This record gives sequence, structure tokens and C-alpha cells, in this order.
Amino acid sequence: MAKRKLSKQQKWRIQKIQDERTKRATRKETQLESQLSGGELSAEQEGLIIAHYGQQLAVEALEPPHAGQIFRCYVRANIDSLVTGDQVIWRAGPDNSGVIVARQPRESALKRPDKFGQLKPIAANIDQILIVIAAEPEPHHNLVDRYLVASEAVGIPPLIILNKQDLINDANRDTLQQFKDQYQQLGYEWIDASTNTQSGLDDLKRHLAHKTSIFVGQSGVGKSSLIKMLLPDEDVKVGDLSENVRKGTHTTTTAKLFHLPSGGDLIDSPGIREFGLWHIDERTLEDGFVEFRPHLGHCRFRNCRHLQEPGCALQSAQESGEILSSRMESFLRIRESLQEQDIHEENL
Ligand SMILES: Nc1nc2c(ncn2[C@@H]2O[C@H](COP(=O)(O)OP(=O)(O)OP(=O)(O)O)[C@@H](O)[C@H]2O)c(=O)[nH]1
Ligand SMILES: [Mg+2]
Ligand SMILES: [Zn+2]
Repeated sequence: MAKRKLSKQQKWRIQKIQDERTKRATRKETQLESQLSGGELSAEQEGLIIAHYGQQLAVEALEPPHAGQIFRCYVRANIDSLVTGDQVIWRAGPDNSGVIVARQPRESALKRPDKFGQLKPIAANIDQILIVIAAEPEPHHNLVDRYLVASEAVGIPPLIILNKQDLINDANRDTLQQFKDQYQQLGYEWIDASTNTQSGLDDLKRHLAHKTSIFVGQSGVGKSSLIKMLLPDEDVKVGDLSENVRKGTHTTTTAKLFHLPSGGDLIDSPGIREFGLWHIDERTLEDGFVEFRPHLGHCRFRNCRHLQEPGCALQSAQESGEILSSRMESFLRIRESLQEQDIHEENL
């Protein structure tokens, strides 16, 4: 009896919250619609999403007379999720407000599943993914490999930045050098940097010119600090020195786009702990390990799991040193996590 009573009450409460939400959304829509029809909004024009703040988006006007100015805009309900880097059609309203009426087609998008397993874009129209690692917090192969797989899967070239060179010491030097050797051997671009000593600045500028690049990686590796080093006049929030970087303080909370004066855009993104690849199938995963490619399809069994099967091409490539054990381990770990997600979905 008590149980039923409670769930009834819960249902009622949930319904009430939903009704409130719908009412609020309808009110805003009506308001926007009346502004639209009342002629209070400018004609349609092109814009660029530079940040996302809850319900509102920061849109940079791309056309005169307001080119370069930022407007806080609402989105018409019929447009699907918009992210930093999206090109939009919008109409300016009073007091730097506006309404986004359409999204332009995306050339590319970096996506990851959210905590509910739903695939969400992080940023759009990106030319380059900058995977930032640091001498501290200690880098993890698996996270770097996950980013590399994601880059390969969407076809956006990655570049690895090792920041905090000033924190390299006898305890971490060898491990970091191995890291560097491994990824350079795989053919990935690598930049050594330190925002403390300004090292790597010219190298970075050269790689970032005339491209849209997103900085990704764990919290506390110095993504925002690198942007601050490149754009000292911009208001970029950087983690407090007194805070323990090892814990990952999550200073940046939303993806934000900045312009390089010499041409090119930089997107800062919030640090993450885990990069889920649940949306990727096993074939795409195998293909995401570039050094596996020449060996794929050469196993004796078509359905080879590359574990202990006789005649496994990947196993023999590992034995001959063409495939590193750390990469093979990483691959198997990610593949296992894909299966975990399948089980999870079945249980839903
Ligand atoms: N020693 C040293 N510290 C650095 C360097 N670059 C950044 N830091 C420090 O590292 C901490 C984290 O820097 P952030 O730029 O906020 O890191 P982030 O990657 O943007 O972190 P999230 O926004 O949380 O994802 C700050 O205390 C910086 O001062 C560096 O080259 N050397
Ligand atoms: Mg940051
Ligand atoms: Zn095999």
C-alpha cells in the first residue's frame, strides 16, 4: 500500500515538473515568435557559435554591421543540439540578444557518449585534434589511444602535445621519452611545450595557423594554459596553482572558441577522465590503431579475436615488434569496454 502511494506521489511530482518545463519552453517560444513576427529582430545572417552556456549560446556575428560582436542567443526548438564551432543562421534582437534559426551543415564533429550513453558532439568543424598530455598529471596510454582512435574514426588528424616540460625529472624522464618515441614511430606529430618557460610556442603557432584546432585531454594538463600562452590578452580561466593538479580540478566547464590574430581558431574544452568509445564498432576500433592496418584481414580465421588463435597476424606482428605490447593491451582493453557497454544496454 505504502509503496503504491509513494509512487503515485512521485509520478505526480514528475508530471508537475514536466508540465512546468513545457510551459516555460512554450512561453519562451511564444515570446520569440512574437519578436520574430513583430519585426524586432534583424534579418537573417551568418554566425559562429563560440560557447555554450546552459540554455543560451554565444554567437559571434560574421556579417556587418556587427561582425566580431558576441550575442547571447536562444535556439528555436526545432534545431538539434548546437555546439561550439557550429556555423548558424541567426537574427539579432535587442541588447546583444538573438535567436538562432538554423544550423549550417557540419564539415566535421568530434563526438563522445555522455553519461547516459547518448552520443553528443563536443565541437564542430574542426581540422585538428590536439591531444594534450603533461609531465604531471601522469599520462595514460589508454586515454591517448582512445583519442587517437576517435580521431582516426572521424578522419580529423591528431597532434600530441607534451606540456609541462619544466616538470620532467629523473623519476619520469624515461617513461615520457618512451611515450614520445612510441607515438612518433607510429607517425603522429608531437610537440614538446611548457607554458612556464614558453617553450614550444613557435612550433605550436606553426601547427595551428589557419586551422580550427580543439585542445582535449585530462583535467589539469594545461589546455587552457597553452591557449593563454598563445593568446595572452584573452580572458582564459586557468586552474589555480595551489590546487592539487593530480586530482584534476575541472577548471574549464564549457568548450570555447578563440581566434588567432594570424588566422586560425582554437577551441578549449573541459578536461575528462574517461573517453568512452561505445559508439565505435570493433572494425573501426581495429582500424583506429594505424599500425594494425597492414595486418588486418591476414589472420587465419576470419573471425579471429587476436588472442591465442593460431595464425593470428596481429599476434605475430607483436612478436616481431611491429606492434607494441602496450598498444595491443590498449586495444584489448578498449574492445572489452565496448562489450561492457553492450551488456549494459541489454540490461536497460
Ligand atoms: N609547471 C607547469 N605548470 C603548468 C604548465 N602549464 C600549466 N600549468 C599549471 O597546470 C594547472 C592546470 O592548468 P590548466 O590550463 O587550467 O589545465 P586544463 O587542462 O585547462 O584543465 P581543465 O580546464 O580542468 O581541463 C595550472 O595550475 C597551471 O598553472 C607548465 O608548462 N608547467
Ligand atoms: Mg581548462
Ligand atoms: Zn588475429
